[in-house]
Amino acid sequence: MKLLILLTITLGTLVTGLDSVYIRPYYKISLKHRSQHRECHCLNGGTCVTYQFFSQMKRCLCPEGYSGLRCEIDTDSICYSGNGENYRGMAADPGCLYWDLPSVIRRGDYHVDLKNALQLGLGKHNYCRNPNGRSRPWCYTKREYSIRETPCSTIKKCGHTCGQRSFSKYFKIVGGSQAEVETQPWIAGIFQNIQGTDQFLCGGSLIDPCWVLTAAHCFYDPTKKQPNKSVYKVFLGKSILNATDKHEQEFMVDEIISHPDFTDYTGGNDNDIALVRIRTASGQCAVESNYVRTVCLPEKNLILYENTRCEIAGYGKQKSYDIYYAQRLMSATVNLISQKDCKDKYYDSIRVTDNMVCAGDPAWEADACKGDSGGPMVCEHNGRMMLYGIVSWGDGCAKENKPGVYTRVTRYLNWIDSNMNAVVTKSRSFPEPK
Ligand code: 4AZ
Repeated sequence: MKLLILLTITLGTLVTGLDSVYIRPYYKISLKHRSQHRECHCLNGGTCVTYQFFSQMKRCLCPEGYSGLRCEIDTDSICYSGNGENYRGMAADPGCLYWDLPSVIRRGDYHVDLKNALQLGLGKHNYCRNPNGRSRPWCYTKREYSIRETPCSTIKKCGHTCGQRSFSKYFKIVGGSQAEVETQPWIAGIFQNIQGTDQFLCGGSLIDPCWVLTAAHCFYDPTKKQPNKSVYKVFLGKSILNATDKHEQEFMVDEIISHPDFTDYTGGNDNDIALVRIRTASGQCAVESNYVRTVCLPEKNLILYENTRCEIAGYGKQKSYDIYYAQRLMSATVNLISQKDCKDKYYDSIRVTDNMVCAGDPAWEADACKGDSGGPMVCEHNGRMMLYGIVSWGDGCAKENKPGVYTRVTRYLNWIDSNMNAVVTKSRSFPEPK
């Protein structure tokens, strides 16, 4: 994003090195040390802490958004994906019995005393879960002298919320705005491990809990047939690039599918689109929250007219000659440019193909830039945000008469669908990695 004002960089509070924390509002307990989460098997980035005077006592200190003895409960989760077997939120219908209730332990097949209770999401609570592959989360309810599985009605299926942000909060700076991630909850940050350090590579957009759509040129290496998946990481819910955000979710990459006809041979990037499948170390996809949501894909025949105002977002450079990426997520408004003007007035019809859509700021002050690549250009349609373009290329950044060029997503809906479906079928036949 071209932003002409210096940013105030908010430093995340460093947790390591602290020797005491407030465990509850009333006591300040001295902690001997915080150790690797492995020791108390804390999940979701929880830290294992040992008390100063009771070194046998250990507990997990959970990041915001998680609770439970092992930080296994997701306090932000507002809906379930698929059949809800990965749902770890806090919804419970009236009448839901606790999974640790003696009668549930005695009569139910699923309860807190099972060996794999933690993996199944069962604990000292009565939240809805789906430990046995039913069609949606359920809980036991009492029925005369027995108990029975009852589907939960308070918790809804995710997926009807695409393209809806939870909150819109901006503070305006020249050329663009610092954006809270709630306003762009579909934004993904793709990192690449280079010689032991994770370096920011590209943006992306969450189009499904398990899939991020990005630009093929992010992974393009003419010397390699396939990129090495293990060097990439994807973050969702991240407002600040170089700090851990309490709402962020981190993923490994288990599939990268670049468009087979991607080429930069023409001087632009044609077919600049790639699908990235994400999963956590424990095999889960993204969990919807106010900070993490999918963006809608447009309908095949959606053609938005020139001058439609759309939004771009990214962690990219603020000037084309900047060395550092923006610390914070930025967003800006750009107007769509007609195909004719883009080919005839601004570029040419060799570089600009019908697989692309151009957009620019009327004053040429805001634009996508290096590092924003792969990220979203979203446009409102029927009250929802549609992913209309993918940041792809341009001549410089915010140069007069040189608009940003974006992959035209409506041209790739069949490609996206068939590739996502092909992998689902394929990956079902492999065991889940640890
Ligand atoms: C890049 O290098 C890049 N102004 C992305 C977008 C634009 C220019 C360059 C558009 O990734």
